[in-house]
Parts: sequence; C-alpha cells; structure tokens
Amino acid sequence: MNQHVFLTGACGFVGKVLLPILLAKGYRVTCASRLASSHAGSAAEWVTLDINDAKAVSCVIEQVKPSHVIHLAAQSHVPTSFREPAQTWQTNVMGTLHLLEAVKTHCSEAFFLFVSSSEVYGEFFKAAELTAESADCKPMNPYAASKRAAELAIEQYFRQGLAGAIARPFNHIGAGQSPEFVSASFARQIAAIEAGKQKPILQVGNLDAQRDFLDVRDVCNAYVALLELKTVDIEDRIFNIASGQPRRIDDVLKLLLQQSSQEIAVELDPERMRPSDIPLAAGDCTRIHSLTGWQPSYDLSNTLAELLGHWREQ
Ligand code: A2R
Repeated sequence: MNQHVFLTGACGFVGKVLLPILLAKGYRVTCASRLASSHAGSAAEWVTLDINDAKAVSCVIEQVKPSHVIHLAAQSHVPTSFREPAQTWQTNVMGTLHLLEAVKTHCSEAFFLFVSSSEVYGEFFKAAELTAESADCKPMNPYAASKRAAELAIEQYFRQGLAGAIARPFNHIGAGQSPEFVSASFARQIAAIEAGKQKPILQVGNLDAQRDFLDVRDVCNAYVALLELKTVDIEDRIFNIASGQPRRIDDVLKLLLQQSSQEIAVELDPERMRPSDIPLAAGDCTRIHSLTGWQPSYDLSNTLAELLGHWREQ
C-alpha cells in the first residue's frame, strides 16, 4: 500500500513536531488545518478543512484516499471545554465521526490512529501509581469526556473491521506549547525574569503533584511506531504514551532553576492551586513497548534546557 498519511490538527503544538518526523520517515503527508493556505510551499500537501463539516471531510478523504490517518485535530483546551462543552463535543466527537465515516466510505483499508488523552482516566488516577490501559475511565472535565466518547465510537468501527489504534498520551513538553502547561509556564517565567521583564519571583501551583512527562518528540515517535503496528486484538488497541516514571512538579521546577544563574524565589499562587488536583497521574507504558519497541529517548533535563532556550529566544 502507498504510505500516505492524512494528518489533522497539523498546525497544532503536536502536529508541527510530527509533520517533519513523518516526512523524514518517507511518508507522503497531506495536512489538514482550518488555515492551510498559509503553509503552501512546505514538503507536505495541505488542505483547508473544518472537521465539523461532514461533506467537506468526505470530499477531502475521497480525493486524498490516504493509507493512514492520524487524527490530532481537537478542541484540546480543558478550561474552554468547561465554558463550551457542546462545541467541544461537536468537534471532538462529531468531527471524529465525520472522519470515520469518510474513511469507511472512501478508503476502508486505511489505518486510523486516534490521538485521545490520558485525561480520560480522570478520577481513576487516585487508585493506582501507574495506570494501565485496562483501567476504568472516569473523566473529570468535558474535554476528557468527549475524548472518551470518541474512543467508544472508534472502538465500534474497529469491531466492524477498521484498522487502527487509540493513543492516550500523558504530559508532553516542548517548544510551542501553551504557557498554560506547567513546564512551559515555569520556563517562560524564568526567561522573563532573566530578561528583567518579571520580578525574580516565580509563581507556582501545586508542586507536590506527580505527573508523567515526555518530550513531545518522543510522543510523536510513539505515534509513528503505532502506524507500523501489525494487527492486534481490539481490546489491545489502546496505548498509553507514557514514560512510566512519575515526577514531582517540584523536580521539574528544580531542573529548570538549575539552568539559570539568576536568584529566583518561588511563590505559591492560590489561583494555580486547584482543589480537584489529582495527586499522581502516571502511565504504565508496557503495552506500547512490548508491541512496537518504542520507549522514550529524550532525557528530561535536556528537554527542559531546550524548552528554556526556546523561551529565552521569544
Ligand atoms: O484548524 P487549526 O489550524 O486551528 O487547528 C486546530 C485543530 N482543530 C481543528 N481542525 C479542523 N477542524 C476543527 N473544527 C478543528 N478544531 C481544532 O486541532 C489545532 O491546531 C489542532 C489541535 O492542536 P492543539 O490544540 O495545539 O493540540 P495539541 O497539543 O497539538 O494536541 C494534539 C492532540 C489533540 O487531539 C489533543 O487532545 C491530544 O493530542 O492529546
């Protein structure tokens, strides 16, 4: 089969990192974005597409006839999902359904990789140190619930013969991520302090919480590894993309502060302390490792140093 990937959400944080990795691996890639025209000229092909438009999705998939779909496009912002739950479900569930139907109609042999989120585990995280894919999903926000709903839709297509996999990535780190995420927030503040744009006080939330961090390039390499997956049982098609190593937020902060020669005080910001915080969220990554050989390759302190370098250049 011709190796032609259809990549949605190509202009997002992950999409921008994944695209060059796919091209370097020799995949032909057609990227979809709502603002595609601005990317004409890159090595990939681009289409302008709103996944909420079922007809447009069908037309594009009929033309492209990809061998693989990587579906990243989503309303991925948790606070927005509380403000706009219907829009979040529309894009994340119905948008996914439009793609599934188009693939079923026009290229039913294609491999469909759906990028979900570790957020689907939600409250279950309180029950285990390392959460495996077999855990109960107990979403705690509309974003996570919509991703779980989309997973259920995909599982039904899997049972009807669709090839594919579902990825549940844990926390990613990398340049280009919104400073609403903890590592980017710390790095941005340190860079601002060094540049004299912020008092030498770094505002933090809950430093005791433990999370599972991966370099976004490792996350993307995992997606590429999943594209090459051979047939597996439907029950085994969900994959945690995780390091399997819980890290205290405090340790991430310390690693970043070590990169700076500046004297920086740390101050708790009550606004950043969420009472619903999950104390520990980390994933068991045994399944993806045993089925594809994937494992993380980037060292956390190097990733954080690069992140800080990125913010220093802003
Ligand atoms: O269309 P754009 O360029 O605004 O791209 C956004 C895209 N997107 C959509 N694309 C087509 N039709 C829509 N109705 C639509 N709504 C959103 O999804 C945006 O660039 C992309 C998602 O990018 P980020 O929010 O930066 O997410 P990130 O961190 O790259 O995560 C990738 C995936 C998401 O599905 C997460 O939920 C998952 O990884 O964990």
